[in-house]
Amino acid sequence: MVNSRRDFIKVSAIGTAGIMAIDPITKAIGNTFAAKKGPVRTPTYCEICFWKCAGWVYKDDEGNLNRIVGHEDDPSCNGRLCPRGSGGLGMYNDEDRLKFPMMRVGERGKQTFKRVSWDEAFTYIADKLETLKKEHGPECAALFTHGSGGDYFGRLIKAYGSNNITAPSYAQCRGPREVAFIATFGQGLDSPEPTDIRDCKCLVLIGSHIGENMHNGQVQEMSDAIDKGATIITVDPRFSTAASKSKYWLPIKPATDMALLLAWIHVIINEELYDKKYVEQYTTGFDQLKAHVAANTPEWAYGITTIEPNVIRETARTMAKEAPATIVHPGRHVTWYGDDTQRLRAVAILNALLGSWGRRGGFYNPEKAKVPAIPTPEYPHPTRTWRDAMGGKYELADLALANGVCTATIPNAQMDCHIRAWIVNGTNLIETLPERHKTIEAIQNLDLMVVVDTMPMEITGWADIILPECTYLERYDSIRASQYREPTIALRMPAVQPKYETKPAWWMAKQLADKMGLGAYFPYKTHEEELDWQLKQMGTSLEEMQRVGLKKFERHYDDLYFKEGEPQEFLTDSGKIELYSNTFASAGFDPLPVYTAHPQPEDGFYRLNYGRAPMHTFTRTANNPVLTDIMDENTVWVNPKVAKLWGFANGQKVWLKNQDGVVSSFPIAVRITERIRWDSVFMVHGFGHANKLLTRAYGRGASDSEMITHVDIDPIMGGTGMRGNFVTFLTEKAEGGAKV
Ligand SMILES: Nc1nc2c(c(=O)[nH]1)N[C@H]1C(S)=C(S)[C@@H](COP(=O)(O)OP(=O)(O)OC[C@H]3O[C@@H](n4cnc5c(=O)[nH]c(N)nc54)[C@H](O)[C@@H]3O)O[C@H]1N2
Ligand SMILES: Nc1nc2c(c(=O)[nH]1)N[C@H]1C(S)=C(S)[C@@H](COP(=O)(O)OP(=O)(O)OC[C@H]3O[C@@H](n4cnc5c(=O)[nH]c(N)nc54)[C@H](O)[C@@H]3O)O[C@H]1N2
Ligand code: SF4
Ligand SMILES: [Mo]
Repeated sequence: MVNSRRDFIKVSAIGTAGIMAIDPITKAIGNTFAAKKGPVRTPTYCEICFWKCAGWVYKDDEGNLNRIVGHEDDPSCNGRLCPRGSGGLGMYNDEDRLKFPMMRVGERGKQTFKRVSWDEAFTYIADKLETLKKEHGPECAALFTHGSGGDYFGRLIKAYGSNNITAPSYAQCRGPREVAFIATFGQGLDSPEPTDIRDCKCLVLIGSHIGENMHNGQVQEMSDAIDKGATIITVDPRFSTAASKSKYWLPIKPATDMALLLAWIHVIINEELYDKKYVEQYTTGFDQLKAHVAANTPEWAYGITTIEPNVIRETARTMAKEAPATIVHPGRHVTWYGDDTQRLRAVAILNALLGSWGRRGGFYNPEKAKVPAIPTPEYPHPTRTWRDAMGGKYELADLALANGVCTATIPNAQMDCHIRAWIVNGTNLIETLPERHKTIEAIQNLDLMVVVDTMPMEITGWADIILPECTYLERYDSIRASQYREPTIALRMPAVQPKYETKPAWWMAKQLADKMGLGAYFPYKTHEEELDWQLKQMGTSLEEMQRVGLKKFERHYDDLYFKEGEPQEFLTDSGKIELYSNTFASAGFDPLPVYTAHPQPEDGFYRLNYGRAPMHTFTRTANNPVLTDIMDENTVWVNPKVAKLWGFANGQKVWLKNQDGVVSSFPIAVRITERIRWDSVFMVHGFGHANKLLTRAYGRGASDSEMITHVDIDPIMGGTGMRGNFVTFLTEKAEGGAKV
């Protein structure tokens, strides 16, 4: 089935047309600041999600922000922003924004704050951190950060003497994928993933819902590939947007993907469909793999997955036919059932058998520009980290675990739980970490909790000190250096002055550092000074970047793809692609992925499935006045069979109750649809906000996070599998909702 790209991507309507109309005028003006009248534009990169599309911010004659459009040369967006990026102005205009620094006056979590000056806030934090350092050592502090400000607070906390830096985008998101790919290919995927979708002929999506998951460049490349006739195979228990564009939709029974993957491997090996030369030259462990999957026939998998054997065979043959231009997409939010690293190992192995790693239409070798760091003194060497509380577990995690830092904050006689201060920047931990009761218990044990945010969120309600950051449209940030087919850098600069008393993260971190005697780690007066120094080392300047916004560099090496027959060195134990993982074997884990059965819902309960909507990002956009116009609450998707059983009408409000008896704080509207299986329900993450200061988002829809009280921990790297929760419906409110 061939679909037109117009049907598929609803990226900014202003998009390229807007640029074409305005570009000549702007070019004539020549300098972003030159004009008094007429449109002026300043470069930025988007902060509404982590794809970081480069763009231009335009102002009207009066100097008011007018619109944001994508940067024409940026491979992240190709001149077109997604609906969220176009709606970025809503973040600036949101009247509910945090406006002043605040200090807690009442009990923690009760939301009673007084307004303080920046100096009072910094003095309080600096004094507290100094005392904690003296009493407990600097390793007692941790930084949670997701987003640009992490660079500055990261520097601050390292200068202070701690290495506990973490984000929910690892152990609640892509962590298992990174560990699996490192074990197999010696290299992780990082962001943006170096999938050569543009040139692929077969794209296999296993739960990856590109289309709702609006990672811009990837969505565009997928729609180009569809236009060029690529076959899409989507494995999803839900009829996702991607499924609707697919030749094959495999509505798999949730939690059984490993069986399908093993059966695909079985077919590809037994029918000798694998890339023999590639496997021979680059891999190790093929014979063990062959023996390992001998019994994993499609007939075996059918009984587990409900996918018919002939469909399993046909899709395996299609993948092999188009190989190496076949991508078995690794997905991104992969923390599902606790054996996620192993599931992603099976994905990595499939790609290796198809010879797609390092090949056109498969995975390319990305390159990233190196942005030099301004010279600063060496950081102190911490003697302890969050890992010391883990008793030797999760050694294969290559980044800190957000849930691990939480655990290391809750006092425990058996473990070295030494964390006492959190700085939380740009992450709404109450809604983004599972097991909310644990997050709150950890917070209750803190001596200091600083929250840096732009909005009054669930997490700011728990702060001792709230530091209000200005939005990305009002500030400089670090140079964006994204990995792509060719290296690029992009600049973000303020389009307007910060509203209210808000300030950028770089300024906050520097002020705090100065107060704490750590000013040497921020050796400049303004961020412009640092950026200009860095850019000059790279052969450009701040002045040039303010004009061009984005710069592309030549690749250093001609190694985007493997050269036919040329030897390759992989950064694994054996120097080969490890089908059989020596690293896992020596760490005591299965060296080859094994199928394990996961619990299925009991009678009257349905598996809680969750995901994205194209016009929202996590919890961060639910109050955005532009985006709430498009979607202002989530619904719970219910299969017609289930709706009939419960006597539901479309739009009827219900409360959800999970397997542990937790009831949603707010009701959610039922959406009756064939697009979800009868054993599951689906909802978009990010709604059901409990902070009353969010005037548009408060109480709209329900929170999936509130229902995720059970996690299946990945024994290999500590990721939190979150898809093993089950809900039932209440038609009237009962007690039991978690209080935030
Ligand atoms: N239940 C559930 N949990 C999940 C997920 C899920 O789907 N369901 N998804 C998981 C995944 S994949 C990920 S990556 C994580 C994401 O987790 P988070 O990064 O924590 O996501 P958000 O909920 O968007 O929280 C972002 C916070 O940053 C604030 N913010 C926005 N812009 C700025 C800024 O410019 N500066 C500052 N200082 N703050 C800003 C927002 O107001 C918000 O409070 O969540 C994970 N957790
Ligand atoms: N618009 C928008 N786009 C985003 C984001 C956003 O907040 N908003 N967040 C970004 C981030 S940080 C991430 S990590 C990505 C996440 O995006 P993905 O990596 O695409 O997300 P997942 O949550 O892994 O996948 C969700 C899909 O998995 C399906 N699914 C559920 N259970 C199973 C199962 O057992 N088997 C299979 N095969 N499928 C299953 C669901 O029905 C759903 O369609 O999205 C990114 N893109
Ligand atoms: S994909 Fe959309 S929200 Fe994400 S950075 Fe790009 S424009 Fe912004
Ligand atoms: Mo994520």
